[in-house]
Amino acid sequence: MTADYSVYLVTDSTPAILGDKDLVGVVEASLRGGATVVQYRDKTSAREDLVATARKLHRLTRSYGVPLLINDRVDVAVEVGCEGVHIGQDDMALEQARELLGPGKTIGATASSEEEAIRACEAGADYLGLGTVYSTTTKKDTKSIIGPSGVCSILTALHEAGHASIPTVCIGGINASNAPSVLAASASPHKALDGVAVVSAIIAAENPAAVTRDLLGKVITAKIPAVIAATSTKSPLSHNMTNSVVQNLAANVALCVGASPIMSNYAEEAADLAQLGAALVINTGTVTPQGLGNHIQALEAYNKAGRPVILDPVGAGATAVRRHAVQTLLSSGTFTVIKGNQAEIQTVHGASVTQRGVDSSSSSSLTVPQRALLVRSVARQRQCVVLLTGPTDLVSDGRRTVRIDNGHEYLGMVTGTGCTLGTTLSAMAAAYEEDAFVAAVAGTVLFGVAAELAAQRHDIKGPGSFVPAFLDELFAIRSATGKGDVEWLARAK
Ligand code: 3NM
Ligand code: MG
Repeated sequence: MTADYSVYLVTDSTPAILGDKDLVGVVEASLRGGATVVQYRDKTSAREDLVATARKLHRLTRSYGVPLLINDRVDVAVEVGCEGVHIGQDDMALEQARELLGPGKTIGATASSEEEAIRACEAGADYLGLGTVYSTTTKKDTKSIIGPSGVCSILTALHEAGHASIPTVCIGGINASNAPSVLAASASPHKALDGVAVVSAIIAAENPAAVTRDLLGKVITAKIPAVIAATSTKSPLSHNMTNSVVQNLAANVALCVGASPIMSNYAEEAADLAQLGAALVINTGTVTPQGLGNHIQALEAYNKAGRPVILDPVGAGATAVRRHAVQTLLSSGTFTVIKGNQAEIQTVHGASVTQRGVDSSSSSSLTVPQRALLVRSVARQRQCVVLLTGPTDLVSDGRRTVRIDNGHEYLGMVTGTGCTLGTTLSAMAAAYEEDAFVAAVAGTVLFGVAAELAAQRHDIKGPGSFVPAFLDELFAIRSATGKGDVEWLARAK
């Protein structure tokens, strides 16, 4: 798995930024908040001090599963055995650094122009830091201030030169307030930043954990428009093996989010549809004796083709038949996303919970932090993304966990809205294969925001008039929205 560059912390040990705090303590706080990469940058300390601090930082970052990179000093990275280095334009040549570090290590490079960026890619850089975005007192010798538009030009040039897949972060004067606008303004039509690199916003902060958490929520939120746009552009097939109640609504929702729906419970079709790039929704809302066999056969076909599968274990805890069906499905293959309400996710987790019906109001006994632990635990157990729906939605991939507070109570008063969220997630997962977690967050936010906008319309009087307005809003939002209320919760150690 390639590294997650969402919030890239660059350290600074100078008193002007670090103050009298302990650097290792600040880095630990930021890791608790969710920093995804740490670069140890220290331009002044003696070699033995660099090595000693790098070893301490490496012990820490390793316990969080986060890469540690060393600024400039390839020799220190080699001695410490950390994950790699970051080198600037005036430092050692990339090819030479690669020779010293070996092929498995990460080498990042700074670029402030299109030429520098492309040259770094050709020399084998694993990621790029683009900047300087805004002038900053943290780095005294910055050369060119390129702003978000300069970053955008570089991203466009990278795409055109065939380097669309290289991860990129921007650097220079980035903080939690300006990150959303920088990420939005720097995105080119074909390539967006993977994250932000920050020094002072975290190192000088009174509460580095809180700032990091804030930044992560914003970076994830900033990726949502790209997922929505990709779904619209690619128009992936959404193959629904779903219950008889929601067929029509699910097909309409798929169309409104830009996907192409196929409602088929006949498993013989699954292999062909998987080959066409579809994603599958297995929804257990109407159980029948043949249904389970069909679901297993389709699951195997999609797993074999490496295509996304969404499990919506509707009413999983309601009856012995459903509990058995869900356990059989779980042991028959792997899922990309499992979505359900609390009782359903608890049943997937193996708990014996009694669920009265299939609607989402059946149980609400756990607190949000308890629900966050539950989704994380199921995500680890099943090695997939888990979405627990409710007034607050929780999404986790076992490492990353967010809460989403979008939505409207009408969603719970109309049948099938939860099931059609499964359909939406299939479309997003098929269109945005680089990150199923972000795809699931995007689908959930899109749903919630569309519901909020629909309910606000003056002509909406209740659940009945809400449904067509909701479809209209799903359709209208497609192109962009920065409206999601996504809050980063915690990084798991
Ligand atoms: N490199 P702050 S700007 C380390 O443009 C570094 O290459 C830069 O610090 C570049 O987040 C920079 O405090 C400092 O503005 C960024
Ligand atoms: Mg340098």
